[in-house]
Amino acid sequence: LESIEDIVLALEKREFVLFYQPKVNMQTGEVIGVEALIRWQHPVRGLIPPLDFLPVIEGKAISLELGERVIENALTQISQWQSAGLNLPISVNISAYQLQQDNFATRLAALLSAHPEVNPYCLELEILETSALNDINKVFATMSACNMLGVRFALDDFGTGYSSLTYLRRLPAQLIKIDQSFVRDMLEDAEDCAIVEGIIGLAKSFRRDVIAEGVETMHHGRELLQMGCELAQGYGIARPMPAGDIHEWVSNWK
Ligand code: G
Ligand code: G
Ligand code: NA
Repeated sequence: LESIEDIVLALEKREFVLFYQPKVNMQTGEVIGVEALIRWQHPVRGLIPPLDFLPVIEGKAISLELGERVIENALTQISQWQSAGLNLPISVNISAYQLQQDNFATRLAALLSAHPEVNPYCLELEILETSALNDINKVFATMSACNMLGVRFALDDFGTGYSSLTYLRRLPAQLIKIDQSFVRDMLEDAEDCAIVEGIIGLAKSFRRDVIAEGVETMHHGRELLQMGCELAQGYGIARPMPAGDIHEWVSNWK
């Protein structure tokens, strides 16, 4: 793991970059957006993955600064793609700690107002570690305020952790992401398959969109489509890639 001091310096030196992983509709072939995934572009050691540095700063003020920078960079990227004729929503990962800050919606509004050219509907926030959300009424209020700004939410890693169902019922998230652990083994494991099927059914009952993550093969994709899940993300579609590669990938897709 990295040291906090090095991470603070890296933030000052703007060494954090976003990679983007496409999300598609397997039924229509449409690219529905991309998920932003942070990496540390270290001048000597190359790309450092998020799990080597995010846990070091989790719950600390510096993670809030980094979290804002990620949203800022995503908005700038949406704007740049838009100017190049590419309308691509970006989903950004946010920690439970970040979402539970009192000023979260206010800060988000400020970031959006710096980009009046960007439709807030193009920004989606994926809530990580929902089991770490402790005051559901407060989180509901924050999310509603963000919804009013036009920003949408996704519940990440759905099905893992505690109280997923309470969060589905109570929180205004428009999308749920089926955790990749269930998707990976769904073709061999009848119980994982049942969980995937159950989550798709729940999403439909609650009128939420549902996306499968960790779709590694066409076979997985076909099976998911048959189960009624049209949206997918995973190595079988595309790996996370630098922003500069996205335009060409979108042009060549399908
Ligand atoms: O890209 P990779 O699979 O290495 O990401 C590992 C984990 O890091 C994922 O669970 C992802 O949600 C998380 N992660 C990636 N980018 C960000 C980010 O910008 N902010 C936060 N809080 N988590 C991120
Ligand atoms: O939990 P979250 O959605 O933030 O996780 C995204 C992480 O999962 C990223 O680090 C990404 O690199 C990784 N990932 C994306 N697609 C696949 C896949 O098909 N298989 C595996 N093993 N990991 C994936
Ligand atoms: Na995510």
